[in-house]
Amino acid sequence: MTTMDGGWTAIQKRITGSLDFDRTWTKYKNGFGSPEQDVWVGNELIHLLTKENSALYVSITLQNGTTLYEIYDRFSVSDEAGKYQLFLAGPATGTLGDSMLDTGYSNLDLSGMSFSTPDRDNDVGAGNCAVYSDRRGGWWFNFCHRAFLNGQWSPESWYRPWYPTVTSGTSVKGTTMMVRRY
Ligand SMILES: [Ca+2]
Repeated sequence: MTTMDGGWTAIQKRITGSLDFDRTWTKYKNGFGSPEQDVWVGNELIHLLTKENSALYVSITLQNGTTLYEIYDRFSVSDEAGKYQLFLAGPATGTLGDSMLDTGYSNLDLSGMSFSTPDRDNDVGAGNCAVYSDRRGGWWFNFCHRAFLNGQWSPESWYRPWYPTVTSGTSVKGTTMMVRRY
């Protein structure tokens, strides 16, 4: 990985859109897909990778080829007993803007949230954000989100990939999430 001085390890990548991210807790735990194409490396591995101080890089490439990104200075994910809880801290810098940490709405901020999947509701609201018709997939949901990189690929089904910079209905060409230890 040569992005931003290198040293980054990919934990999520979507470049074909053909891999289904509507997966179970166990699939998200162990990972699915292939590193050369679309992949979620698994929450267990993400936990291990972020045990030491790490930064998070996320990017979304639009259909016109423009890649927008955001870097969060601190990123870690707890173990399974802790429901793979997300810890995120700033500063956040980049061209996407921050849609995870401080959205201005406490029910949409994602740091501190547990991971949810269609078969495992760990979010804050009464329902399960991972099974609403327009947002099936695993993620750290609050009630629910402004950023959701594991959403359904088709633009009409992908609710708020990275609101407001990348809104519902936007054709996304690719996404990445990468981590780097200090
Ligand atoms: Ca819930």
